[in-house]
Amino acid sequence: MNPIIPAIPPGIPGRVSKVWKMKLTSRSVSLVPIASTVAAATIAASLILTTNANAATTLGAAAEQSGRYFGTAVSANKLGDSTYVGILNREFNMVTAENEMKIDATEPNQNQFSYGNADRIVNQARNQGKRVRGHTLAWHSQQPGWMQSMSGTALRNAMLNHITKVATYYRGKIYAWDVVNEAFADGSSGGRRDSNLQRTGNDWIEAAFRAARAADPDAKLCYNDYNTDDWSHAKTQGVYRMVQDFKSRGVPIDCVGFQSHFNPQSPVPSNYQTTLQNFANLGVDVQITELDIEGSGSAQASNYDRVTRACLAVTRCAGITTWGIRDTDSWRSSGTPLLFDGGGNKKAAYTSVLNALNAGGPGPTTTTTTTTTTTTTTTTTTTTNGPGPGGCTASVSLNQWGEGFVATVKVTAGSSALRGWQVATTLSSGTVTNSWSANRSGNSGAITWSNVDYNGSVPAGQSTEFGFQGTGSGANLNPSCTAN
Ligand code: G2I
Repeated sequence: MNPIIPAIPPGIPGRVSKVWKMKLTSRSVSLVPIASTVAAATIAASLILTTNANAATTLGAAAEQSGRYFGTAVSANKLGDSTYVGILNREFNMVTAENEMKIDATEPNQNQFSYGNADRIVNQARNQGKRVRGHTLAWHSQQPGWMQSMSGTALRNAMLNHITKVATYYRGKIYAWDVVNEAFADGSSGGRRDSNLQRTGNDWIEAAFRAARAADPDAKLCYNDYNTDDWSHAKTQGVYRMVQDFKSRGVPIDCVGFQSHFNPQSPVPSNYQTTLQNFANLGVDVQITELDIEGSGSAQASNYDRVTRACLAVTRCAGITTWGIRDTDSWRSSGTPLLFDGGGNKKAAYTSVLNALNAGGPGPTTTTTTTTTTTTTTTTTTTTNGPGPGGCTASVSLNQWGEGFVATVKVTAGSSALRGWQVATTLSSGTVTNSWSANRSGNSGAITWSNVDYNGSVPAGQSTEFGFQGTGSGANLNPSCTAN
């Protein structure tokens, strides 16, 4: 896959500054499209390479050199372990409670709040001059029993009450909240995860963010998820579209957390930096929130190096948090995925992260500057086909940058339900490299898309979506929909 933003070659330590220009125009598109809007963004990125003569000796201090943080997940029940606390106090300047701020811990009975273990972590961190990430206010998992059995309006109100109470209690003490955690489905749909919260209505996530902003206005508000590291994955694209939508409508979101749990089945993707940069380009911070990489020795060290350098290369990558301190503290301890061994000794992975952070910090000896430019265009066209019962319409939302695009096609049923659909598109110059939620007849020129088994049935007036990614131009796709 082509890199989306070619500004920063991977593996080069550096600091980046950006200039944005936005232009909005509208135009009508030939006979078929009903409406079209074009948003063009020009990004100029300057890369400054530095070397550092005065290397820092801890992760936190090394990250601080470039204005970033380095954090860890902390368990309250380990705060009596002197080895653990020694490393925590020495190395890290950001803390996340591993379980103690989750809903089951903070509201075990409805409207009865319990902050004992969370406070131990928050107070320990703040007494040591560390900042705190709040994890997490709304999640389908680790709900207390009373919440698991709720639904509808009662659950929506309970969720909003939980967010309001917890974020108010900690108001002013939290650097960033994971307001909503893991709300998107795995697999190829790119859609939301089914959960009791999702079933309260698709707007539950924005309602959660608005409640969090009202309760703790100065904290950064993040959406946090896993398996969103590979830019070509449907889940990544789904989250991207949600953040893009939130930014365009003024829903208060400040950051996106990439959990980044890596192992041989889910390795660090080659386009990881591209993913971080593309989200950052939406106008949010990106944070690596739960990093662990299974493995050992130089292979593991190399992967940690790549992740660290990817963050350093993205100006709006605010910091990195590892999901625990020693391998034995990890939720995946058998994979030895962390930076310290069970005895608290620094691993090769630790050294590679420290060195990468030091290389990315400011330094007095050399400065090199390169500049590149890319353009992103978003276009929406709508095509009507098949009037009356049985008909359907298709519209496309296009995210076009210099050498590639992502198209999202919405299929909407007419006055009767669909039991299968086909959409014809014309790709004038591009080539499809990846698609989701539809079958396709080819990868260039005239392409016919048809439903997959789970999205062929669409109730009257309702919609479903599929999408594809390609190289070249996705302009003038002119989608037309036919009901089976
Ligand atoms: O699963 C890894 C992480 C994925 N992203 C969200 C994170 O919140 C999540 O953290 C893990 C914790 O590291 C585990 O420690 O979340 C798990 C639960 O979803 C945590 O495991 C739970 C055990 O399942 C419970 O049996 C146990 O009571 O930890 C609880 C507290 O020790």
